[in-house]
Amino acid sequence: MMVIGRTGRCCLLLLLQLKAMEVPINRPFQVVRPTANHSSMLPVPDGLARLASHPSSIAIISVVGPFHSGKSFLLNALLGDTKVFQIGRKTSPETEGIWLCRTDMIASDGSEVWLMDSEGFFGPGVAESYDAKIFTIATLLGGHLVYPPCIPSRPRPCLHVLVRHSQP
Ligand SMILES: Nc1nc2c(ncn2[C@@H]2O[C@H](COP(=O)(O)OP(=O)(O)OP(=O)(O)O)[C@@H](O)[C@H]2O)c(=O)[nH]1
Ligand SMILES: [Mg+2]
Repeated sequence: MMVIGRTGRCCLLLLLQLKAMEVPINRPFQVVRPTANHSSMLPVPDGLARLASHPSSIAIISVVGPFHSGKSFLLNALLGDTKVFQIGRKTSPETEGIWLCRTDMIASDGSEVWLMDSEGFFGPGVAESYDAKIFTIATLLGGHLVYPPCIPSRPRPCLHVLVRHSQP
């Protein structure tokens, strides 16, 4: 029988702790959530801790756009798995705040590709200034920003409104 010494036990414990902290692949987690009235945003400490603990470089692809326009659907299509991001079954907004998902895709510079899903713009009762915050975070964090084609009733010029609100 192999006997593990005190140092070995400490190393084993450390390895187990590191394993427990490892960000799982294809399991989205929230990093920012809205306040109850969607006037502002709050950090999600657990999600931000996961992000901070990740040791390697990350390239983020973020998707923004009106609510119920297929953002989460598109991200699932990129992953080839319809069950990773939550898809809206009703016409009401589904995704809230900002979510990140580690993937097994690797960018050309060796960074891990992570996907960012975001709360849709123009949700009922949500101020344009709130949408602008989502837009700003997604734009600043994303190496690439994807804005799927707008539905006809919300033409592309709506982006102008968000850009205007995003300015200090
Ligand atoms: N067949 C098909 N259905 C789609 C496509 N894109 C979106 N849908 C459907 O449209 C609905 C809304 O899609 P979501 O991906 O949840 O839209 P979202 O923009 O993430 O919505 P929110 O999270 O509410 O902002 C779902 O019922 C999807 O199945 C598409 O390209 N093809
Ligand atoms: Mg969604």
